Amino acid sequence: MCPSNQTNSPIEIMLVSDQNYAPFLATTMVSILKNAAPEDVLSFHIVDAGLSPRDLEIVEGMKSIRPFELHYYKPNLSEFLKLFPDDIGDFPLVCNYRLFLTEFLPQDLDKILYMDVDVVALGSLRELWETPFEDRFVAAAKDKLIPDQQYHLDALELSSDHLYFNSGIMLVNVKKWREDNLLPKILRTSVKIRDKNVYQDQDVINVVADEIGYKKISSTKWNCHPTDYVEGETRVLHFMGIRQEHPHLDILTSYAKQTPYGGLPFQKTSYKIKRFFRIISFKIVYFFLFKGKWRRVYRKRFTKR
Ligand SMILES: [Mn+2]
Repeated sequence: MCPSNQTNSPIEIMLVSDQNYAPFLATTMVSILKNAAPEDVLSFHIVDAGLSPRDLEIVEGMKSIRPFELHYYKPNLSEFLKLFPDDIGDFPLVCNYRLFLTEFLPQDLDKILYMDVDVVALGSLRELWETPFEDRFVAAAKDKLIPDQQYHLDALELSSDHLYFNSGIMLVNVKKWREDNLLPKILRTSVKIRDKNVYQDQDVINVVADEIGYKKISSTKWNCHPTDYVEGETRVLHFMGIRQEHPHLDILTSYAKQTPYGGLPFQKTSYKIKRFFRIISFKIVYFFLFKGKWRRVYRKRFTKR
């Protein structure tokens, strides 16, 4: 051990969860802890968006897998969240917490690795952590958009050369975020695109980044959709929305089984049946709505809770 060694500075990881996602939070943590390199030092910044005392105990208990630093935040962001759309299906209001990180992280923290909790780390995050920002406010990977999403990007009026990125894994230049005072811009943008917003924080931050740029990182390596998984290359798998139809779910569940929760809520049969009928009924109605405009309206209603 050589604590003064620069390469041993902690990898600061921010995770946000409420009670519903607590089993996912624990799963993500287990994967990070088990797959870190021996010399990695880990520091977790857990943002409590409504965790239970048991959930907090479980997080604390993760130190038995591998020691780490632990920081808790329970910010009250209701004033900011008013400016965002209500829960949108898979994208609840809590998604937006990441946009306010400058409001609750310690002032001396210059950089953080934000990760969703539908994510599994398959190796050390050190290389991602050390990605140079090149003066950008964030480093992120291109989103795997489904083909009929172009209308959505058009609605957001993004420039044609902007690569819409996924906000599920972001290396955040917190220092620059503060220095450039991005918060007012974020809030203004949210209000501006409110009617068109489908992906919450992700739409907002992409509109902001379209103006000021961002640092691109490899999606296959650092924010990989399960359908694009490359064994040996992919270090962070992102089970976006945790769909039953995602391949490689066994990787996710193998880590979930190692948590005190013993599994993930989506694996319950009642959930699967409900979801099946919801999707089937959606597809039937969607098929009969030939007009693009009505399909858009319908899709939007479907994604609302
Ligand atoms: Mn996600």
